[in-house]
Amino acid sequence: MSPSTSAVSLTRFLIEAEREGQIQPDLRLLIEVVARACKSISIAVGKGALGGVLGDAGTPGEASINVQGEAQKKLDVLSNEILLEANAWGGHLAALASEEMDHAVMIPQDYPRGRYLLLFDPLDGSSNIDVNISVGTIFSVLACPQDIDSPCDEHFLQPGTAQVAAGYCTYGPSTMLVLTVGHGTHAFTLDREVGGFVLTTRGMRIPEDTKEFAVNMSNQRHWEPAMQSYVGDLLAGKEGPRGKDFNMRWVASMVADVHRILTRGGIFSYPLDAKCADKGGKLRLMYEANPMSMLVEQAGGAASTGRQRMLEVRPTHLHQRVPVFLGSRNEVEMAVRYHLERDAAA
Ligand code: P6P
Repeated sequence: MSPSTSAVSLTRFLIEAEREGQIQPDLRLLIEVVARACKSISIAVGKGALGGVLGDAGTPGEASINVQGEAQKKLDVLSNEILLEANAWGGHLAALASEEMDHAVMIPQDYPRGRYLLLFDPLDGSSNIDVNISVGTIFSVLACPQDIDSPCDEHFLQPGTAQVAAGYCTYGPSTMLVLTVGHGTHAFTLDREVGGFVLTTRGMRIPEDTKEFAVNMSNQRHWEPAMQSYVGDLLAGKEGPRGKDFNMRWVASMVADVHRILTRGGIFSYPLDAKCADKGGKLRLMYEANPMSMLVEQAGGAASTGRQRMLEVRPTHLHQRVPVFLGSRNEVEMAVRYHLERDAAA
C-alpha cells in the first residue's frame, strides 16, 4: 500500500520518529495517552457554560484552594482528573506530578507501570476560562531514575535538559498540540471530524529578532531595576536606545502567549517582582517553565531566568517558581544582558 501523501497524523509522526530512533516505543505510546487526554479536556473546555463546568470548584462560600494557594476552577479539577485517569491505566509511567496536587503520585504496584515521570499543569490560565479566553495543558516527561521502585518528589528534581519530551495543548479557536521529543518543535491541529491530531507545522522556527513583548505591565513598580530599565527602553521605541518601536501583547495565559511567540516571534517575561520575590517568581519551573523552554529552544529561541539558561536550573523542590524570559533569541539575550550588567554594577 503506497504511503498516504495526505495529512500526517500524530500517530504516524510518532511512528516515524520511533523508526528514526528519536523515541522509544513506550514514549510514543505515552505521548498518545496524553494527547487523548487533551482531546477529552478540549471537549470539556469547548462546552463552556453548556457543560456545567465553569466557575470555581468547592462549595458556595468555601473555595477549593490548591497547593499554589490559588482558587481552583471546576475545569482545573476535571482536567487534572482526566489526566490522572488516562495515565493510571496508560502503563508507561512510574509516577506523575501536577500543579494541582501537593506531592507526586506513584502509579500503584498493581497497575501497569512504566519508566517515565510525567509532570503537568492540567489547565494553565484557567482564570481566563470564565471569560472564554484560550487556556491550555502543559506537560513534561522525564525518565524515572533506574532501580527506583517507589518514586517520589525528589526523583522529579531533574534539570530541564533531562526532559525526553515536552509539549502543550492550547484550547483556542482551534485545539493544537505542540510537541518536542528533542528533534524540533512541531504543531498538530485537532481534526474534530476525525477525532485526531494532524501535523500542521513541521519544525516551528522563532525569528531571532522581534518587535513584540509580553509582560504584565501592572507589576512594573514591583520589578527589579534591571527589568525597569529593560522595559523602559522597549517603551521608548524608535527615539530610545533600542532604535525601534515595540508592540505589547499579554493574554495572561502562558500557553496562548507562548504559542503566539512560537508562531511569529516575541519575548515573554514573568520577571521577579516584589509580590512574588519571596517565592522565587510566579511561574513554576517543573511543569511550566521547563517544558516551554524546551519547546522554545527546539524552535531556535532562548529561555532564561534572566541570569541563567532555564534548562540548566537545578530544581530543589517540586513546585519551585522561577522568573521567566523566553522567545526570540536575540531579544532574550538582550534582556539577560540588562540583568547581568546591572548585577555587575551593583
Ligand atoms: P498574571 C496563569 O495563571 C499563569 O500561571 C500563566 O499562564 C500566565 O502567563 C500568568 O499566570 C498570568 O499572570 O499575574 O498576569 O495574572
